[in-house]
Amino acid sequence: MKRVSLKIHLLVIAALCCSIGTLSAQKNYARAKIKPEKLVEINYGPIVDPHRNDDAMKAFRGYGLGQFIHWGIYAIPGNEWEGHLYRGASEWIRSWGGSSAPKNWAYIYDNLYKQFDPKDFDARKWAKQAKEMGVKYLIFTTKHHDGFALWPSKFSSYNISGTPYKKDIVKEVVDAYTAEGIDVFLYFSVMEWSNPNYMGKKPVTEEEKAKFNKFLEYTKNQIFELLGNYSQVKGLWFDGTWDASWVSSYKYTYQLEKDIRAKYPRIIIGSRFRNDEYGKRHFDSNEKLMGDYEQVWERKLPKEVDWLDGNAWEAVMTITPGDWGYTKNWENKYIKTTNDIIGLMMKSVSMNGNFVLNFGPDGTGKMHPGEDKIARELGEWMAVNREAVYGAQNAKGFPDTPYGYFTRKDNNLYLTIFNRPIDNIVRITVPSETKEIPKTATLMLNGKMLMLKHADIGFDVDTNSYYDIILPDDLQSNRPFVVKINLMGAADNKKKGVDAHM
Ligand code: JFZ
Repeated sequence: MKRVSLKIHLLVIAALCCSIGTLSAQKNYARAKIKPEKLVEINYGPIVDPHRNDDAMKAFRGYGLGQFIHWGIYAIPGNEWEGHLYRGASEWIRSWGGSSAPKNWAYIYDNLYKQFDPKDFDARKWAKQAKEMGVKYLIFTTKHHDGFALWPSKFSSYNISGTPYKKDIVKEVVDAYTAEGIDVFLYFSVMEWSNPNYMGKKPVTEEEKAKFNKFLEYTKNQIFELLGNYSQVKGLWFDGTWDASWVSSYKYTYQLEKDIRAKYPRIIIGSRFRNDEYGKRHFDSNEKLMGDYEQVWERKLPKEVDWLDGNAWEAVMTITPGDWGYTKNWENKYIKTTNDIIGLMMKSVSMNGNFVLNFGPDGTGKMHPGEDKIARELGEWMAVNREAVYGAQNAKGFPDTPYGYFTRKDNNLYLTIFNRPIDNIVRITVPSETKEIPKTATLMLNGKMLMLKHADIGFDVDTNSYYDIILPDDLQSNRPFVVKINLMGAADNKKKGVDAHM
């Protein structure tokens, strides 16, 4: 009894540590600058300019908020089976082993598809919810590590047509989200646990090489099958690309990326697809981004915008500490609050990134009630404050604020306030070299203008000016709220503006 409760305590502590970790990255993930003499020759490095800026990438940079959906056979057990609790990430449940695992677990799991019949699944309902939540793009799992394809793949019989449900789920999802004006990216795991031609290690013998070559062909076929079937798809989100087998196939993967881009030049591919000939993933051996955006920000955020070198990026995030697939049991885990999520989103957007929130529907096709609640609350917030998110960027030139996060669009600065000052005076610091100053301030909650005044503090040798925005005493909010600050050119710019009007 004692041991059980101790275990639960440890779990709670672990969960808390995990979630705090997502709020402040502990490790330095900044890219190292390589000295010119240390640069190496790379033949299988980036194929496209990492700062590609066509319409597709412009849209990507402006999305702000995305939704991830992890759905597959793992939704049936959730994170438990016949009273046994699986403690790993719920979508990894097939790999359950050790004494806590049910007998013949992999066999049981590999036959669960025969019961996959999600009676409550309605892609249009999901898409409508996503739209109301304010989502601009979706990443949907077409095939996770178990190898089960949610579309009727010609290249593998382990697919949706062998289930009682039968219908093409990928098509239903792509069509429904596209109809709501939401862009769709397809998640695709290269690694497959149940495929006899797959291996984790580098193929060495002729037999292994022949097997893995078959696997590579199969992977290529499935990728082109998806792109051919669902022409609306805007991007591919690769996963399970870390094993030595894939890493050693850099010639093949280089050519594959070239082929995909030749046929689908607008397609967006993140940096998790492949590696260079030295085995460097995401960034090549000269630290150049391999792909259209940084796909490394998983359950973590960069600390500073400078870590990103101007690269596009997204952060993908779970609601529980670390489950992506359906998780029945939320009781003993830290569940991110809607305010946590708004904070992570605004922090991401303030550093030019997108924030992608994960949902793991259950085996019947319903979202977890906790997910429904977050979707509703986030949607209510987005309905009022979306201007601060879509197409918004880093507020270059304005120092970080203790109140929350700045984002910027055109001539407007948006301050999302998480820490409200006790005297209701929000003081904005404007460095003298910043050529713009606040002109008006509006509370997005009700569209009311706020009092704004230049606060000339008179600190000696201070290189900043200050502007005070006065919040109404009667303002009540249990959510972070946004102050929109309209900017105008500072003195010298203003003069030109005035002259022009004369
Ligand atoms: C992978 C999957 O294994 C997981 O099930 C889920 O689909 C997630 C979105 O992606 O997990 C990863 C992959 C990469 C990192 C961490 C977890 N990483 O680079 O830190």
